[in-house]
Amino acid sequence: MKKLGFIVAIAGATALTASASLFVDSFESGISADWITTLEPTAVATITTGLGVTDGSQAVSVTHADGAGEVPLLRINNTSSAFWTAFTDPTATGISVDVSTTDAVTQASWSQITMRLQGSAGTFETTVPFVRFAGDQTISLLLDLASIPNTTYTWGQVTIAFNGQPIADRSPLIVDNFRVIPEPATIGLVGLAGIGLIAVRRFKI
Ligand SMILES: [Ca+2]
Repeated sequence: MKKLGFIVAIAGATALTASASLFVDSFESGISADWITTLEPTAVATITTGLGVTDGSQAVSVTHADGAGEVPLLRINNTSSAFWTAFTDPTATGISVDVSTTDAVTQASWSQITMRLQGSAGTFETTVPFVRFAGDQTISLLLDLASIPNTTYTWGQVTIAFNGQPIADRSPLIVDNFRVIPEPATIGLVGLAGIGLIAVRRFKI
């Protein structure tokens, strides 16, 4: 006896989920293992819900002591597969992060925040100064990948670092809303749909 059966499969989904970033870590679940927080022996990174939260409801607060030279606050690198996949994506156009100071002390003669990319294809960075006598403030850093060969990196790291004098006057520093940003044209094109037709012929005796 011969039996013929057909199975029709409709596969795929029309998930037109718009995404505003290729990668985002807003520290809403705490400080993940992707982040290296022990770069500076005197720095302590904790979660905060206060001023300086620019996305969601919490951020990282890094308290550091006075010292000489630059204070690296946080670092993420290629061991974070989610970040690295986003960074080396051809559509990635930038890396952004918000850094805030809750310090109202005004005697700091100068202070600045840096986001630095270092790796196999070179070193690039952006630095923005805090405004003196301005009290609490937020700096949104953007590392523009348009001129950076990010797709050719085989390893690398992104460090958020502070410098100033006196250096302790901008402590703690609050870090939030770290993102790898895609080019605008790719936003919303994540949807995928497919229809498959499978015919299965079965024989029975
Ligand atoms: Ca957040």
